[in-house]
Amino acid sequence: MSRKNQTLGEFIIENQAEFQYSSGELSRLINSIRLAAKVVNHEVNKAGLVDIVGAAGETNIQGEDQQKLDVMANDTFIRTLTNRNILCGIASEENDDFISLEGQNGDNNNKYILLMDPLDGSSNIDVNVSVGTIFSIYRRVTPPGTPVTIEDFLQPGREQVAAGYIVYGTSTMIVYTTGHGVNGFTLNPAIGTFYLSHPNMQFPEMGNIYSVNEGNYVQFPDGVKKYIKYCQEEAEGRPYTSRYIGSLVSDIHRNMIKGGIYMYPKSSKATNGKLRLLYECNPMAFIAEQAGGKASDGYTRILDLKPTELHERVPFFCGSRLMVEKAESFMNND
Ligand code: P6P
Repeated sequence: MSRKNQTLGEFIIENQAEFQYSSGELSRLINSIRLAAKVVNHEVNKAGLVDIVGAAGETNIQGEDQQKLDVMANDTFIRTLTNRNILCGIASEENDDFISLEGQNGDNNNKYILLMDPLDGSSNIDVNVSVGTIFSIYRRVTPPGTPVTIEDFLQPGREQVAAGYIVYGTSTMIVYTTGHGVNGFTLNPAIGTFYLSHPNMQFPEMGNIYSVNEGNYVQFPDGVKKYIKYCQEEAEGRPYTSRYIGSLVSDIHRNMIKGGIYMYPKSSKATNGKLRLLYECNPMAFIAEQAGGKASDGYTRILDLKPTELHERVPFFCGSRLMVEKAESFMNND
């Protein structure tokens, strides 16, 4: 049960029963993500004051060392999540290998692992464009009390127990799912509280927005080229509108509200596409499907892909179900 203007904390408590097998860890995990999101939001929002706070690698007006924002975001989430003693392992786009959280005496009996892109689209910060954090949560598959292994992180996306994103935009929002629908919470910065602003988010089955970097057009597979031309044709309900911010979280968030498709296909320049399967595509695919949308690599359901490497990339088509299926039809007839 959810009601408008409920706080995130109230929502978690009221929906605790949905977290199967969890004796509250998953709730505490979402709560710690909430805290880290507020810290990162504060830093991202003042990034424009570089001349005052100091650019990355320099000291700010207080003489403090200034970290690159994505390093800051990574450190903030790792520190907050570790301090809450809820996880047994963390993987991040910013870290080559996963982090095993051993616990005080090597006796870490926690059962959840988290993968994240701590600050996706961070190159947009210098031009004041929205950026985001993306997270994905699984139950470990190796025995509790032992150090996590790479197998705990290389699970298919369909095994996720929770996934979400934070969008640091005109307002800051947390959008997440635990497998029971998608809900969005907006931060009231005056009091530092997230309020339920977008209950039960649904991807419109059809939309008229397509999001792709058309600068790579000549390098796309023919099926993608044909779908882009289909989007641009003068016909019933077309041409669609092209909207591409260059920030995955923002593009998908907009398309989930208005209807649309986001594509990052493979190309001759990026033979597996650019986006990472484990901490970008899987969590966004879980959210998309929970909101009635669809996500594939053009052929196979993203959540059914078996990962082989921590930082592997896959082509990504995600959004309104009928639009993704139309794009897949062009890919499959190519
Ligand atoms: P391109 C940001 O770097 C990102 O990972 C996504 O957030 C975004 O959708 C994509 O890459 C943009 O990539 O190659 O179009 O600049």
